Amino acid sequence: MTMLLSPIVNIPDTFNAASYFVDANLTRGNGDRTAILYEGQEFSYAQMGEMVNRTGNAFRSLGLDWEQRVLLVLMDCPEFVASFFGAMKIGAVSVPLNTLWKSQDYAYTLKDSRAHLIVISEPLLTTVEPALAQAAHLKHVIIVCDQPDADHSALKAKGYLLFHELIAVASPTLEAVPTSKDDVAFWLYSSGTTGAAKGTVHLHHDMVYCTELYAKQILNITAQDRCFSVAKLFFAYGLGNGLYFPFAVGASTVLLPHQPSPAKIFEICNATQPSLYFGVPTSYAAVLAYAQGKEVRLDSVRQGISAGEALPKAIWQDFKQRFGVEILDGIGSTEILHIFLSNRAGAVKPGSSGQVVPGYEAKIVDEEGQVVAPDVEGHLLIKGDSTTPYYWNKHDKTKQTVVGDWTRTGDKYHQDADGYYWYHGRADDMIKAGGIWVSPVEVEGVLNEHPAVLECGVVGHSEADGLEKPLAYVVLKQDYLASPALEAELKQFVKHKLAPYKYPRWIMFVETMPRTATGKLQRFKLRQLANLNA
Ligand code: 3UK
Repeated sequence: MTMLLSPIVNIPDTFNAASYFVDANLTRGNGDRTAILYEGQEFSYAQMGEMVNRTGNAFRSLGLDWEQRVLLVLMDCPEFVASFFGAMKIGAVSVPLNTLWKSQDYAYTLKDSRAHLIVISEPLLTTVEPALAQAAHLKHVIIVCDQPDADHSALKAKGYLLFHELIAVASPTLEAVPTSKDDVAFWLYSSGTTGAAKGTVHLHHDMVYCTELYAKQILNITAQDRCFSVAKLFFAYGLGNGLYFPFAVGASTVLLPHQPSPAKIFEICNATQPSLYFGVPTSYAAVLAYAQGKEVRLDSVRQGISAGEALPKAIWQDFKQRFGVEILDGIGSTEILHIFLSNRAGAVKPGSSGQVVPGYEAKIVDEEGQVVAPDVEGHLLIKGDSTTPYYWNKHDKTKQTVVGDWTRTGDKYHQDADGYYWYHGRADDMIKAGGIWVSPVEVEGVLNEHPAVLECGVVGHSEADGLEKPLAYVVLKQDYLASPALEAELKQFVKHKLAPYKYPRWIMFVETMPRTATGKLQRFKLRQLANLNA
């Protein structure tokens, strides 16, 4: 028996996450503290509390009821926060969506979720709009305008509602509905190797566990902290970093609508002086490259955090040397909601995912499900109280992932004698590019639509930086010749049809594809080939 040194997280049966993360700040006397720094403006907890209430009331007046879903296609902004918690406060379910998707992805989630409401940032409307007409269950479209004072008659003529108009006439007071701690609070869509993205369900108590176990124990977050997350709020990683961790303790968060360039990251850090900086390995590498030969600093940062994919040791060392900032690499997942294995301040083994976060349990098993000896690689399973109960309308996928008390991560790991975990890649063929899932099957499907492609296979590949990106092997049809022009055309073809981060960064033309006797593509052979040719 292992002793649990973690705090026991006591949550009452009747529990509403919006009250806990938003209203509790007002009862604790944090009303005047800054909750959000956004585009040169500051929003206090009192202001955010009121905006959440107005938004909850507005949603309710549009007919949104308990358990119904509201989709959020929003860039990071105060309206995201108000929608996310406002829906929860009336017992509805918030579903933040990836803002980098294409129309067909939104069409799928509208259908899958049967959402009655969708809230969209104005600049994203052109991409989402083609999906709206086909959405059989959708009742209202709400637009968050860039400039509330501008003329919006064109939007209104299409029947869209305007967020700022709705909340202006809504009541600023709202009592949280008495949800159970086990009621559904929000979903996050996560993609798998095959099939469409899965609505990963999370309950009202889940965010509390992640806060208590990871943010408080590992990061020692307090009201004095200022959080800045390069990962956006629609990712499970960004949602904790940039929203419910700081809100749980009355700290501040810096929100940016756009994905920041390295130059912008330094500008923001200078202007807002964050103490906790959350990045992904690709962004750490980009920041380091940009900083070369420049007088830039990150002096306010007391701790860097990395997740999404493994942080190569070289990046950890270079970052420490260049900025004096120690990065804590930790692994989290959408299913477990946040980080469950992590390095600790002052006890980092660079290149590892660290130790188990107290309060979670981890086990590594072989193909038969038997726990392996130390130093032996196997499949990682996690037990803890923030894990998803199920994927929405995907019972088979749920059964593959949720096994009694345990959640299968799909990752291969070994644990060393000191209790540190070391990543050995995925058990499936999924690729992480810049910390975001890419399904090889989806990219292959698009490449196959190109007239020149006979067959293809996509795998993850990394060059010197150790950071994985998609690589495509392509067999051309007769009459087509391999050329740099065709290579560029194929990349563009994928970029145009799928979210841009999914496009293959390299195309290799080959004569045949490795397949099993039954014709199944052997991606592991392509991975070996890519490593040989590197
Ligand atoms: C991989 C890592 C090695 C691993 C996430 C922090 O990434 C998050 O969630 P996703 O559902 O992906 C989960 C998968 O990504 N991975 C994540 N972090 C690491 N691999 N080292 C790491 N440090 O395959 C995992 O199964 O997109 C990260 C917090 C919340 C999250 N949801």
